[in-house]
Amino acid sequence: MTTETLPLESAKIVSDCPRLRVLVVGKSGAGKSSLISFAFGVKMESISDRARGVSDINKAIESPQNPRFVLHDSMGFEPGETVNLNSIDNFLKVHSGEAVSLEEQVHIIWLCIAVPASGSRVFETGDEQLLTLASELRGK
Ligand SMILES: Nc1nc2c(ncn2[C@@H]2O[C@H](COP(=O)(O)OP(=O)(O)OP(=O)(O)O)[C@@H](O)[C@H]2O)c(=O)[nH]1
Ligand SMILES: [Mg+2]
Repeated sequence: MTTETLPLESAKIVSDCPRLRVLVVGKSGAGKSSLISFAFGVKMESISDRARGVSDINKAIESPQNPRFVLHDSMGFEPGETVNLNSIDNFLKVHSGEAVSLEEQVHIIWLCIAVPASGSRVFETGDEQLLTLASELRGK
């Protein structure tokens, strides 16, 4: 087989699903909104160094630079806090499974973690819960 006839695997993925849905998660203040802003050229009102950012996980954020991705910015979670973690859990369940069209599914979970200081834990409890949930939902 020559390179001319070799099918491009990426072309097949793009034809099946032109836009990948990315859910950005992580502890409050980890830099989720900043990441979306810098990596995808999206102006984010919610970046703050003084207060917790407010975002709507259900809002699909489109990048003017890259039409291949659609992003969802989640509210950060804190140890002992369950509301925002529950809304992420709910969003993931709504956007996964065989009954959900391929385009509506979450394809990528981008977990943001702050680089820990020496001796600190890398993952918070919320991070660990999310990783467990994502692994349970994978392939459903
Ligand atoms: N030093 C440093 N600061 C950062 C970085 N990314 C974000 N920040 C700062 O960290 C603060 C919080 O950033 P956000 O992007 O609002 O964090 P977030 O995860 O969206 O926060 P919540 O929405 O409250 O959960 C802001 O002051 C950012 O400027 C980084 O890579 N390095
Ligand atoms: Mg934010």
